[in-house]
Amino acid sequence: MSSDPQRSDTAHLAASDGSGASGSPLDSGSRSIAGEEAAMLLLIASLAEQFNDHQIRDDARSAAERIAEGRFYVACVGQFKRGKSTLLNALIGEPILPSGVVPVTSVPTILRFGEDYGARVRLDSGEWTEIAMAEIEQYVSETQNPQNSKGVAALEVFVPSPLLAEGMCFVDTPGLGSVFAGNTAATHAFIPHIDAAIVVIGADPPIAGDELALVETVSKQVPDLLFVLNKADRVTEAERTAAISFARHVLETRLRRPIPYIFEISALEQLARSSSQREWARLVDSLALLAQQSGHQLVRDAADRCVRRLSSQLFRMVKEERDALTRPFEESERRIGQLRQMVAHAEQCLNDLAHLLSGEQQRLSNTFADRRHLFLKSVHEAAHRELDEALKSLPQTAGPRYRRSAMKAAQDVGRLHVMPWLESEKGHAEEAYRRIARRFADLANDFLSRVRSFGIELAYLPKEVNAEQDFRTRSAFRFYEFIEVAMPASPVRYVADLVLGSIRAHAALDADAREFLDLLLQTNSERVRNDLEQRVTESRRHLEAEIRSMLRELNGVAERALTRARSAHATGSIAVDSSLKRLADAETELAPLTGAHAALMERS
Ligand SMILES: Nc1nc2c(ncn2[C@@H]2O[C@H](COP(=O)(O)OP(=O)(O)OP(=O)(O)O)[C@@H](O)[C@H]2O)c(=O)[nH]1
Ligand SMILES: [Mg+2]
Repeated sequence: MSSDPQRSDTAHLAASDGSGASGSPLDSGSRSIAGEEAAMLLLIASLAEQFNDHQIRDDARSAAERIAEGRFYVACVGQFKRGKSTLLNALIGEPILPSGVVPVTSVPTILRFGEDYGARVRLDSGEWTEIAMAEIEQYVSETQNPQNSKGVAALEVFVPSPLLAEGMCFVDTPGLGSVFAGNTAATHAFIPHIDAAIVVIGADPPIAGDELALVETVSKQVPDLLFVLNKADRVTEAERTAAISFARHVLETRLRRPIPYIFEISALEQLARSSSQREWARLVDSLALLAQQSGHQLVRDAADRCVRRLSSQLFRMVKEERDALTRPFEESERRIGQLRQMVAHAEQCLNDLAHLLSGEQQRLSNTFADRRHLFLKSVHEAAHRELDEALKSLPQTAGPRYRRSAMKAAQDVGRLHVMPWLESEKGHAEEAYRRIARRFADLANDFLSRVRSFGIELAYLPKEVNAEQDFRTRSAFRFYEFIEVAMPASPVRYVADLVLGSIRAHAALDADAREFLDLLLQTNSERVRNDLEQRVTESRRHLEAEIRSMLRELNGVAERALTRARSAHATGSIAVDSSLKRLADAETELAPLTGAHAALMERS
C-alpha cells in the first residue's frame, strides 16, 4: 500500500510511514483487511478528485492513511472550559496544547505517536506543512485563529508518548456552548471521525444540554466512552458526589446504557506533578487497556464507517449530477427553483419561529416570575421568624465563629423553605418546556417531510425529530449555599467580626444573617426560571443549527449539480454525453463498494 501522496517525509513520521508496517498494532490478518479497506478509500478519493469534491477526497485520503497505519481517534469532548486540553496535556505529560480561562481551542487537534516531537498543519486549500511546536497555538487557539479563520483542515502533533504507541490518537476538540458558535460547529463536524471518546464533565453544572446531545450522538456511533469529572480539586467531596450521581442519572436515562464509572481527577494537579493522584492511574490504565484490547476493532469499525459514509456521500453526489444531466434542462431548472423556494421558505419558517418562540419564552418567563414573587411573599415572614428563633438559641461565641453559626442557620432555614417549592415548580417547568419542545419538533418534522417530498436523500438527515429525546432532559436543582458569603475568606472581615464579638455586638451579625437569608431565598427561587430559559434557548439554538446545516448541504449539492449540468449543456451534446459516461462509470465503481465491503467484513 502506498502512502498518502500528500504526506511530507520527515524524521518524526518515520515510526509511522503510512505502510502500516512499522509501529503498527495490526496483525497480518487485520493488516490485509485494513489494506483492502484503505484501497477502497483511495478509490473513493480518486473518484472524488475526478468530480472536484476536495472535501470527500481529503477525508478519504486521511482515513485510508490512518486505517493502513492502525490509528484510531479517542476524542476529548465536553463543554468549553472543562479542562479538555489540560487533560490531554497531562496524559501526554507536556503542556503542548494551549489552555486558558477564556474559550481556547478552535480547531480539532490530533495527538499521535512520533519518535520525536513535531507538528504539521493542512489548510483547506493545500498540502501538509511542517510547523514548529511553538506555532501550534497560532492555528488552534481562538485568540490567534478566531473561528478557524485561517481555514485549518487538520492539525497533527507528534508526541513520543507510550500511551499512543499502539495506534491510539487523542483528539482535542473545541468546547461546546461558548459564545463562539463556530467552536461547537467544528466539534460537531468532527463527530464522524470519532472512534472512542473521553467525555469531560464538571461539578457545576455537571452536564449541559448540548453536551448531552453530543454524547448521545457519539454514543450511537461508538461503544467506548470514558467519563471523567475534572477539576476535582475545586469542589468539596459532597459536591463531587452530588455531581457524579446527577450526571450518571442523566446520562443513563438519555443514552439508555449503564455508565459504569466516572473518574474523579484534576488535570491541573496532574500536569503540575502534584502528589495528589485521585483516580488518575485508573484513568490511564483504562486508556491503555482500550488501546490494547479494542484497538484493532476500533480501527476496523472506523474503516467500515468511513467507507460507508464517504461512498454513500459520493454516490449521492454522482446521482444528483446524473439526474441533473439526464432530466430535461427545464425540469432541472424548475427543480432547483423549487429547492431554492423551499430553502427560502425554511429560512422564513426559522425567522417566524424565532419570533413566535421568543414571545412564548417571554410569556413563560413572566408566569414563572409571578409564581416566584408569590412564593417569596408567602414565605418571607415564616422564614424570618424561624431564623430569629434559631439565632436566639445560638451561644454568643467569638465573632467569626458566631458568624459561621448564624450563616449556617440562614442556609438551613432557606433550604427548608426553598427545596420543596423548587421540587413542585420543577413539575410545572417540565410541562411548560415539553409544550415548547413539541412545537420545535413539529416545525422540524414539517421541514423534513418537505425535504423528503423532493426525493432528496441527505447525509445524516434524521427521520424525525423527537420532542422527548432530542431536547434537553429534566433538570435537577441543588440548593446553592453561597459558601463564599457564609464563610468569607477576607482577613478584614475576620478582624471586624472579632471586634464585634468582643464588644458583644452580635446583633450586627444577626442582621447579616437575615440579609443572607433573603439572598438565599431570592437566588435559589430564581433558578427555575433561569433554568427554563436556558433550556429553551439551548434547544432552539440546537434545532436552528441542525436545520441550517441541512439547508447548506441541500443547497450545496443541488447548486453544484446544476452548475455542472449548465456548463455541460452549454458546451454541447458531446460534453453532456461524456459527463454522463463518467458519472455512469463512477456509479458502477461505487455501487459494489458497499457490497464488497460487507463481504469483507463477513469474511473477517
Ligand atoms: N483547578 C483546576 N483548574 C483546571 C483543571 N483543569 C483545567 N483547569 C483550568 O481550567 C481552565 C480551562 O482549561 P482548558 O484546558 O483550556 O479547558 P478546555 O476544556 O480545553 O477549554 P476550551 O478549549 O475553551 O473548550 C484553564 O485555566 C485550566 O488551567 C483542574 O483539574 N483543576
Ligand atoms: Mg481546549
